This record gives sequence, structure tokens and C-alpha cells, in this order.
Amino acid sequence: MRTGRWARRGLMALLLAACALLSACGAGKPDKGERGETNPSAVVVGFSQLGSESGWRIGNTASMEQAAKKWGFGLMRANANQRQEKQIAAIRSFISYQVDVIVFSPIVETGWDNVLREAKRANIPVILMDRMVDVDDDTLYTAYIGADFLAEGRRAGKFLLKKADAMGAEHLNIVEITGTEDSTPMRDRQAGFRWAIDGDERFTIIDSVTGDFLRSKGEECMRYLLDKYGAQGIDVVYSHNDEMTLGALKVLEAAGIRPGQDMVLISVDAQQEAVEALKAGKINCIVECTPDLGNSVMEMVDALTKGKQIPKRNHPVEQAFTEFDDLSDLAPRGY
Ligand code: GYE
Repeated sequence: MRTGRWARRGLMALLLAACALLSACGAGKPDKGERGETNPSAVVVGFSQLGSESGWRIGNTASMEQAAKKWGFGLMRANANQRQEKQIAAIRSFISYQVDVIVFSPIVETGWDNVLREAKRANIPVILMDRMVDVDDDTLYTAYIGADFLAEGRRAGKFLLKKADAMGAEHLNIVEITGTEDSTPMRDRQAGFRWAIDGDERFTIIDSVTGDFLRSKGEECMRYLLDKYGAQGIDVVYSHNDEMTLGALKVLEAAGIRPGQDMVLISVDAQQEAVEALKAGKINCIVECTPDLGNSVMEMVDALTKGKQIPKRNHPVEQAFTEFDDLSDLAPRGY
């Protein structure tokens, strides 16, 4: 446990000031009965979630909440509703409160140096969950846990190679609907996909538009792409998450196009609703991205608060679900 932990217990004035700050920036108080009068020694984790844009994100928040409960840790939550400045404010409030560990899922990669330096100066370890930061000094965070997004992009590309072989396709025009610009999954799902199909002359990526990981924007993007290229001009839609894919799918069906048959749809996440569409033949491939990171995060928190070392990079094991697989035994995804 970090030094200073006990000293701060008596600092009621500081706590009150911190609470005022917390309500100002929308961060929640720790759950009742966690650290406080009844249990002053419980570990408190400050958790800044970036938003609630997708089924994945909601599943991820639930995973964090369940795991904190299981481990008996107090969880001070803040939801930034897709705004980086709200995340920065939440992290500052966690520093004021002197939480034991800060966990956050950075909406974009850049712009974190200052606030992370503040956390380091306050001697509070930071775990990046789900997404990475781009900082000059990598001692500004203690560890990263989240998907290997490059591998996810490659899995998407490899599926397309197999699909093109199965179709006997000579040439396929691909459109890409990307996630939030400057976010790790967007960058790496894009790069990994290109890596896999690079040099194969059967493929041309004719356009790449950003849908911000939102279903509504997935719809907008698909409408735009259909207007621009027509149904005949697009063979493959590669979308960086299920929400956008489901939005695109709706637009395709409304236009009389059979997704999965007239156009190949490749998605990422594997939330239940999309898995159903895969089983129904409307999506051809979903690369898995698991939101279930809570328990591993809390294991890391536990190790850190006991003064143990933890690995810097941690990736869950993931796979891809495709039309070529038998999906009858696939367990419910839970999100
Ligand atoms: O794929 C998407 C969410 O960062 C892995 O963010 C996460 C992505 C996930 O909005 O659905």
C-alpha cells in the first residue's frame, strides 16, 4: 500500500473538498460502506469510463462494477460521455481524492501527458484499460490491459482472403467504416486489416469514413457510401464495431440489398445482437473483442496495492466468428 494512505484518513477537510470537486465534474462517490467511516481501509479505484456508445462499452462498465464488488474494492465511477476534457477532470478528481489506483479507458490517444504527470507526482498508479495513450514517457502509466487491436484487424483481413477464395472473386471493392478517430482500436483495426490484404490485387479499399463507433453514424455512413458508389460499386463493408455494422445493415436492408449475400459484411466486437445477425447470414464475420476485462483489472489493482510488479502489456485471448464456423454451441455473449 502506498505511504501516506493512513495519514490522509484524518483529513476530513480534504475529503470534503474532493467531494465538492467530484460533484462538479460528475464523478460518483464511492459506493456506500466502501471506504469511509464503516470501512476506512478498503482499496478505492477511480474509474473513468469514456462513454456508453456501444453494447461493448456497457458490457465493459458492468464487468468493472461486478469485479470491484467481487474483490471488495470501492469503485469511484465517472462517465465522460465521449468527451476527453471530462475524462481529464475525472482523473484530476481521483487524484484529489487520493484513490489507490486510477483506471481509465482513454477516448483518444493524445493529450494525456499533463494529467498523467499529475497522477505520477501524486504517486497514484494508472492502469489503462481497453485503449492506449500516446505519451513521450511511458512511465506515466503503470500498465495497459486491452485487446490487441492490430491482431483484430488482421483477423478481419484474413477472413476476407478466405471469403474471396471461396467466392472465386477476381476483384472486390471495399468500404471501411472506422471507429473514433485517433483512438487505438480505430488506428490498429485499420492498420491490421490493411496488413493482411496488402499486395493482393483482388482488393481495393475505395473509401474509409468515420462512424465514431455509433450505430446512428454507422447508418449515416452507409447511406453516404451507397449514394456515392451505388449498390453495384461496393462488395465488402468492413466496419470497426458491431453498433456501426448494425446501423449499416439496417440501411442496406431498407435499400433492398441483402447484407451477407449481396455484400460481404465484416464486423468487430461480437455483441449478442450482431452474433444473431451472423447466425442469420446477414453478417459474414465478426472478430471478437471482449469487454470482460474487470476481473483482470482488479487482479492488477490487488497486486499493485500489495506492492507487487505487474506486466506492462496485457491482452485477453480472442478469436473470430465467421460464416464458415459452426456457431450452434456459441455461449451467450452477455452483452
Ligand atoms: O470495439 C467499440 C467501443 O475500445 C474496444 O469501443 C473498444 C471499442 C469497441 O465503442 O464497440
